[in-house]
Amino acid sequence: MANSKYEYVKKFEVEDKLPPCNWVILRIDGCHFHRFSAVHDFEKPNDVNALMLMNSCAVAMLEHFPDIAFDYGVSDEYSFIWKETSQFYQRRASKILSLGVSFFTSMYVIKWRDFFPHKELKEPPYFDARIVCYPRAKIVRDYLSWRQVDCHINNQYNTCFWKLVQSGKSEKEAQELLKGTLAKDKNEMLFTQFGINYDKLPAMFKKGSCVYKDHVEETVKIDEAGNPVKRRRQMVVVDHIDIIGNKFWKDHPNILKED
Ligand SMILES: Nc1nc2c(ncn2[C@@H]2O[C@H](COP(=O)(O)OP(=O)(O)O)[C@@H](O)[C@H]2O)c(=O)[nH]1
Ligand SMILES: [Mg+2]
Repeated sequence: MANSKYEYVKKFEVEDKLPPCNWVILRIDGCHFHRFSAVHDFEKPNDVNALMLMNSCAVAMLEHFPDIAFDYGVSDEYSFIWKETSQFYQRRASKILSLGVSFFTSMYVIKWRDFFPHKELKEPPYFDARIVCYPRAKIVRDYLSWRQVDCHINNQYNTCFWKLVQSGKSEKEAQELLKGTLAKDKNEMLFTQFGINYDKLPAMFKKGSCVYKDHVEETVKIDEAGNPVKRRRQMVVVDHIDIIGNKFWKDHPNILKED
């Protein structure tokens, strides 16, 4: 029934195309994950399996949506950087946001068993999502630096906080003890009171997780003379490295290359 008297309702829809030539950042964040992690008895402050589940979903995102150039995740959040040239759904914000967050959430549920084979998923995980556009790769790098600095600050605080609580302090006392402390005070506290060298903690906790495509050399076979035959192949990798300095971006110039 084309052109019915009801069709006018479509005119109320709003245009939500994102500006051209901008990098599109989709950030998702677990909703009420403070409770979600308590219900599922996640280890404090970092649960390796919970973080690896998030990373595995982020890998699936990169493999599923061809225009994603880079993912960065920490705690219950993940950012997905879409190339500035992407024409995915004509750059409609609602499509990118809703498809991205629902795909990630489904993956989280599907993959739960792989990471928690002995834990029942008791509550539905769900995520909020937002989109921010940045007109230059330099601002995307600053955005990622902002998230990685946040990861460091939170991880350092949480590591101290839970050590104090595990040593018998109440949560309120631990909070009081940490009020106003600087990074070096917290490092000192970890070292002198708990024998922990912060630098030696797992990189995944300190740096968060990066997901991107990289060229790797793999041995495909051994020839008759016994020499390995190697081939360069593009692979999705998960890495826990510094993305604030220049080194990573110099080593991977294609990720944020502008058209
Ligand atoms: N125990 C534990 N909790 C986590 C972990 N990752 C995230 N969380 C929880 O998730 C919260 C995420 O912060 P935020 O998004 O601000 O809180 P939300 O509104 O409750 O989702 C943290 O404060 C933790 O309570 C983890 O690996 N272990
Ligand atoms: Mg959250």
